[in-house]
Amino acid sequence: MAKKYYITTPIYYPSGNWHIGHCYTTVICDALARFHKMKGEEVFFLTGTDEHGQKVEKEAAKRGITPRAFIDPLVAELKDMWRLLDVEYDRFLRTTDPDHVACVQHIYQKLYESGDIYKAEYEGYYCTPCEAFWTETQLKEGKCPDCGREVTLQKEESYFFRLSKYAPRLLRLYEEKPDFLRPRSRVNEMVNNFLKAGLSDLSVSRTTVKWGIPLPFDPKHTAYVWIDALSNYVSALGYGTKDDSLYRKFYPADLHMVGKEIVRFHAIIWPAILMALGEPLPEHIYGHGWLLIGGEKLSKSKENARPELTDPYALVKRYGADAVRYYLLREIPFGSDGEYTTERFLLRINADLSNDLGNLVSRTQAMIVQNFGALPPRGAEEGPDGDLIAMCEGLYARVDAAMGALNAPDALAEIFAVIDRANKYIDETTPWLLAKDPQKRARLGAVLYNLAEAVRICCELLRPFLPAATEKILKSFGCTAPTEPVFGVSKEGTPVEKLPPVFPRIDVKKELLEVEALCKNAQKAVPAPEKSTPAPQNAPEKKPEIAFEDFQKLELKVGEVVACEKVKKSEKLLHETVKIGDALRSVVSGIAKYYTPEEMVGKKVVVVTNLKPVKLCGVLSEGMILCAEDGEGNLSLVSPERLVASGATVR
Ligand code: ME8
Repeated sequence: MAKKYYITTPIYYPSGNWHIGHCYTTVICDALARFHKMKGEEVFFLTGTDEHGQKVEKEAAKRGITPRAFIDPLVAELKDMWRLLDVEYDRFLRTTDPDHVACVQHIYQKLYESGDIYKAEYEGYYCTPCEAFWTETQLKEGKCPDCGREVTLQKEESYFFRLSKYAPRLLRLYEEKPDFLRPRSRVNEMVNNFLKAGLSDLSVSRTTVKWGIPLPFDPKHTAYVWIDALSNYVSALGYGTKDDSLYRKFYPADLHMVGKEIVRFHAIIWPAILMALGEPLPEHIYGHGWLLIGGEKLSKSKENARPELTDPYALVKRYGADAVRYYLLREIPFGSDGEYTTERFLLRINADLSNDLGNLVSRTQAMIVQNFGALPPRGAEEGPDGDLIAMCEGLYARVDAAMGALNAPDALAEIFAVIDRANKYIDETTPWLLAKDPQKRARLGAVLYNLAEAVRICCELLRPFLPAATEKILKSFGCTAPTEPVFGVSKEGTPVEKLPPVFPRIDVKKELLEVEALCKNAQKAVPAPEKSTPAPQNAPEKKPEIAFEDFQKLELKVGEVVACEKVKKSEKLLHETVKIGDALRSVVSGIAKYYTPEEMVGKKVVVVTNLKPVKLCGVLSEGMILCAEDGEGNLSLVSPERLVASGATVR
């Protein structure tokens, strides 16, 4: 039977203003889930939204709408963000889902009946943004110790959970299972700051918050948001319902991945609740660090999350999901905080993805296509082959060990060490020289086979991190389904295709200037008018925004018109023969009113070369010549400003 793997992210507050820090937890979990799936394990990956509580109630009231009407679009946005980032979860749980509500009520009922929940009066300092109660001694200079904001003294009738009763068992847990919570520094914090200081019972119901789950034994009370939220880890699997087959299959969780500020809830309250319910504890909890800007946590409420710099939608649109995923998984030392800057982001993408991986892939493909057309046979080993092959052979085990330690940056470093080795191997074996000597064809084949295998193995192991790019690269090496990351399994004759750059190189200086300009413009921008103003008459229609990948689908080349004639039976059309590199193309364009055939000959033009060919007035057109149109409908050819050879790429 396949091993199971149950992994969870925290459930997100539906607050909007998503920033790249929010993506961190979920992207790591997605890479881990994909890695375990790749290992053949049966994976359940859970994420979702934490929708109840005073904050949502207040925001909705401010807008004069229901909490549900306030939340729904934000949840849709979050789901959209995960889709954009290629996050593949098995369930997206909303705490407003009826099965979750029923499960929370079941948990409260059970704890009430066992005597672990009792009624008393509560007095405490409440921080609304953090949804947390604090005692007077916990406050920092009279403010919330987590976020530093104002707290309000609240007194109300409340049900309490006997958390204090579980302190000794929790202490024992941390002694007996040192890796229950990781990294180690967080254990010290929990044990020394909380457990050894003694735990107070926890207030777990509110009468002042209406937007919450009513307690089954006293419906004027609603469930405390943290108990409601933590219960998602079992409600998602049908705990306490007639059909709890998923719960029995996947629970206990193998990993609850959370940000360090919410470790206390997961590492003390959640295990105590499970102990009280008589249910098994999760295997591991990991408290990761934060993405910082200027040394401070990147946070929507602190307003250091600038949309132009940190909005995941903008970043994915500009650089692609894989680039964002790669940055998060590689750059932040796991378990610690990491400073986020656009420059570091761009440099990392350029160095690793465009240069190291991109060059290896394109050089290997180009040489195979040029010299063999398909994968050459594996030859006898010589020179540096053994070293490259040995590195490839041991790679899976090294990546597996790093991922077992939840260390995605180390796993990626192992893969990129092989990519580096393979690039060095190209310099050592000089295949471009081998290609000049017909006597060395077999050796050339062997070198290229070894390179193709190195690319394949690295890309197979990169799949969980860069799902879109690796799929493209592997397909171009003829791998339409996952292959074993073992050296030598590829067959001679497997088709190989030359891809355009998967990660086009970014001009970092220019890009930084552009991003800076975007920030300045956004600062200057006046708020949008309430009602949309009608577009001025004759204004050109504004087309919808497209992603960079959409633009990349176009193939634009410089061509030289070598012959041109009027198309018979047409007033508008000219038929050009355009030389693009060494090839000639027949192109028909509607420019007869603006250029004579004689004027056209010798002109350098820009041609869209991957348009589907069509026949216009019976003449084949295999492309389109680009023209600029002035306001009156007159056309002018677009030509390169300096002398460039025909066949040059326009981008
Ligand atoms: O805490 N760097 O939800 P949330 C890294 N609803 N991670 C960050 C970050 C940053 N700058 N900013 C946010 C909640 N995160 C509760 C959880 S679970 C039963 C209830 C991470 O929307 C944060 O650490 O405030 C957390 O892991 C996730 O985003 C959701 O945070």
